[in-house]
Amino acid sequence: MSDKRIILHIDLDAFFASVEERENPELKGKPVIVGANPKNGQGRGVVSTCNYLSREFGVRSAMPISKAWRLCPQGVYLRPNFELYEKASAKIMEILRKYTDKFEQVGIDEAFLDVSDKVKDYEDAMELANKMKREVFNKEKLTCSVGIGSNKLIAKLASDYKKPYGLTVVKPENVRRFLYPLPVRKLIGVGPKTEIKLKELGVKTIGDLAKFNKETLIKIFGKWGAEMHQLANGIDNSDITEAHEIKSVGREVTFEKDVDDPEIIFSAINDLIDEFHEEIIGSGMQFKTVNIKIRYENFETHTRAKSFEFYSNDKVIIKNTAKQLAQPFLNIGKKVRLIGVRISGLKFGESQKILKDIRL
Ligand code: TTP
Ligand code: MG
Repeated sequence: MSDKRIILHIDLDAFFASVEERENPELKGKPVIVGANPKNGQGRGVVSTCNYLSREFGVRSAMPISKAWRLCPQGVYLRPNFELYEKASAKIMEILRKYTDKFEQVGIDEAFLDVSDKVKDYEDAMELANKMKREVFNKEKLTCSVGIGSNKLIAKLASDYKKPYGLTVVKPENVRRFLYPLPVRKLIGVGPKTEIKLKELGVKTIGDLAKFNKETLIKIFGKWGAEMHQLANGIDNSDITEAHEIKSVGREVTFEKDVDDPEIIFSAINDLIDEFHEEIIGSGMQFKTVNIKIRYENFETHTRAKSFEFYSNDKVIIKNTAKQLAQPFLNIGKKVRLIGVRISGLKFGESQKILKDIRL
């Protein structure tokens, strides 16, 4: 089934920085870095994004702003203006949405379109993609890159392949050639921890992972091991669903052996959160609620949640809350089979009231 679909993934180029350049033409030709205040190199916080010129100096998203300053002191440093980006995003999404009713916005600057019913073949899809790129540029003066493939996984990796203003098509017969040389880190869900564990197994590229024994991966990573193996083989049957249907984000793990040591459970909680937190930051997501799920050896399952008055994207808040919620379920003489952490009550890409000072 999946081979028959034609999916487009659109991702705006250096989104926050490009919007700033559009609003202020004096920025053209200068390295532009959007993020925390660098305070002459003494600032705390991170880079949200930067234009392609500053990337030549080595500046990257999520890098400490102090490091960005060291690499590129001549850059123009701007605080994020989320309201402006939200407006630009809404206009672009409105343009893209007209191309198909199977549309899914992901975060502030990305969308998937299922155009299977709109085009005859991949050549036709390329023509459509070029038309979309031109329309976005003509109307909004912003550039985007597009990837085309038979599922969301391939389309997303393809849009990232050539940037800015790129168009990459990966036909079903070329999936392996395209995927195999890419680093495993490119697979959605493979965060720094998984990357390290995979490296220990000698798995560096998606090709290494695709060829790796699936049962071994399941032993090490549980259900996620099987999912990862499938992704590495270019299989992704997930549908295009409207973004507002994304109600929560999280991860769970089944222990290889049932566990009663709270230290091990807390450490697993930390790892799960480290993995999915990147997704939160990458898509400009914020949450109000932290949820946990705990399953004992006898399959008895409990869930607990805690909601805050504010939105946040802070990893420490998720970690502390998840542990606080899990605590009463530990040390009661029952072994734990599975632990899960999830955030819900989501919103996307608005002003970040980061709750740095709240440590639970
Ligand atoms: P991305 O699409 O990941 O990055 P980008 O659009 O800036 O650059 P690229 O050309 O490589 O696509 O993210 C979209 C926006 O989300 C980005 O402009 C700023 C914000 N963002 C953060 O605030 N922090 C982050 O760590 C990342 C990755 C993005
Ligand atoms: Mg982008």
